[in-house]
Amino acid sequence: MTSNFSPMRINRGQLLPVALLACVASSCADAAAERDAKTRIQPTYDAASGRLKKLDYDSNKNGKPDTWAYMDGSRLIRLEADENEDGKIDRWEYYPATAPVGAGAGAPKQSPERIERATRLDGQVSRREFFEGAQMVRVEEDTDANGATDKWETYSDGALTVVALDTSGKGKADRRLIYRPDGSLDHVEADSDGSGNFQRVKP
Ligand SMILES: [Ca+2]
Ligand SMILES: [Ca+2]
Ligand SMILES: [Ca+2]
Repeated sequence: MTSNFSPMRINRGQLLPVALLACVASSCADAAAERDAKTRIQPTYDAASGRLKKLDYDSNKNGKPDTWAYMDGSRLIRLEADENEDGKIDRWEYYPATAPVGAGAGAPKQSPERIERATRLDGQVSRREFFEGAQMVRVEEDTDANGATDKWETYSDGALTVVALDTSGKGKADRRLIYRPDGSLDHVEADSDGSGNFQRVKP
């Protein structure tokens, strides 16, 4: 059994800096930031209401938008990114309908409730990250691209605690890797007969 799973870096979706967003949504205190925002962010407004509805953002400054933020006024609803700029979206971030991004300094940062990724950059979602508050709590992944989830990760206080794996293609986990708070592997469990009862595997 491999034990090379290590706790993943928590990704909070910092593709669209809120400071820049605030510059577009309202006004900007910093002149340099405002210039930067104007060259890298193209806003689209609703023709009837005048409300901000979309921002096209060039995250890597190559002159081509690669990140699109769907807005309701100053509130971020969804963010899509084409990370390798091949014309296919590879990352979708979904934001809860809670605190809006305030104007100017001290603006509260919005955290996504879910991030979906096409990890093979083929436009197909293969990984889903679930958040509570600003912390990732759970991940589901289809590691072999057959359309079925075969890996489930559970996090506590930002640290990986359990990785469950479907190693036999039955659609549910038959192996569990249990991690210590410091990120090291504590032990492995297996459900050898598919009953749902996991037994500790002797090293
Ligand atoms: Ca770009
Ligand atoms: Ca892409
Ligand atoms: Ca799979």
